[in-house]
Amino acid sequence: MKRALITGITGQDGLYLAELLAAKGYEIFGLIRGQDNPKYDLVRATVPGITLLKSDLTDISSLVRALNRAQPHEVYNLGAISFVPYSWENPVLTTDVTAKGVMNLLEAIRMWAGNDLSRVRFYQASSSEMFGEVREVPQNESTLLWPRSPYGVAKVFGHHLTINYRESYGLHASSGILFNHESPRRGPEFVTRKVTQAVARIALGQQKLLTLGNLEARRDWGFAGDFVQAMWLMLQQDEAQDFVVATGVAHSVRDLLDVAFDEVGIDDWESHVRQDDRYLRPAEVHHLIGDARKARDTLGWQPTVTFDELIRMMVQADLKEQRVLSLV
Ligand code: F7E
Repeated sequence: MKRALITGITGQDGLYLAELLAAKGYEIFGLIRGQDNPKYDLVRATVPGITLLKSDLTDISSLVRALNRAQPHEVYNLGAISFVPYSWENPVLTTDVTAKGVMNLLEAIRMWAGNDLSRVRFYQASSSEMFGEVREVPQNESTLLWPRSPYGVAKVFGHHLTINYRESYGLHASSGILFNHESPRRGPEFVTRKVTQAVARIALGQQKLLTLGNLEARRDWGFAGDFVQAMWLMLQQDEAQDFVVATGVAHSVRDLLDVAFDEVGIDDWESHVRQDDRYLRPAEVHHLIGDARKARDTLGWQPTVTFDELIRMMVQADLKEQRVLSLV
């Protein structure tokens, strides 16, 4: 039986990946932070049989202990501080977790595996935020990185370190440069879920206004359930490499509003939406759109859910959730 260890198990991607690996018969270990993590029960209910280990990316001793306990064949590093605006408010913490956390985990793997690094494969969750002020459109694996946030800078560190451990020690280490990926499990601070949750509440008469930042921002939004497939496929290859994972189609926040409000039968959404400068970022990323041909050609990966289907799925899930909440 294959064993996998996942950091960031409480997040959207951690849950989808754990479900995927469970269906493939893996024994799964998830690292969970804090002495009383509120998501503990959610993870256990979503992935029955998972073993949760108390560990923190900033504490290398806890990582070595977790590796010793799990003896994993595959390690997926999905743990990070991932909300871009937060990284301007807490840049040191973001660096400790999102950048130095990768170093801690890779060094812990070396300490645990000793001379036999071939017993483990490593996946690093890199991000399209690394492209920042983009140097070309669309972006592929060799596009110059020009991050525009402390989060993006931290991800660049983790990305290059993963490549460095592959080149220095021969570790089977792959970095997936994932463009935005969403689902009903997305946190409500991210723009897709913020919109679908508010649209559901507006449709049910529970909220009147939705306040957003830059409506012209464009993103290449895909479905998280599709993207975790690419993570797993990367670790099944003979050769470790880096891959862009994206849909290749970009939409604006306005497009997102069009689809979400349309799903509840509201055409004139302008009266429900306010733009507020407080949600603007010190530096915005404008033209993210991914070229995932390498993932398609090498991994045989392609997205199965369109932007339109994704947003409608999220609105429907939020309608259901809000109806249940209103009964409580
Ligand atoms: O923003 C604009 C905002 O916060 C998307 C993370 O998973 O993907 C994610 O990062 C866009 C930005 O995601 C609001 O200015 C407008 O242009 O949903 P987001 P993100 O920053 O792209 C990458 C790939 C990651 O790696 C990250 O970890 O939407 N926007 N108005 C807004 N965004 C938010 N959050 N809230 C607004 O009110």
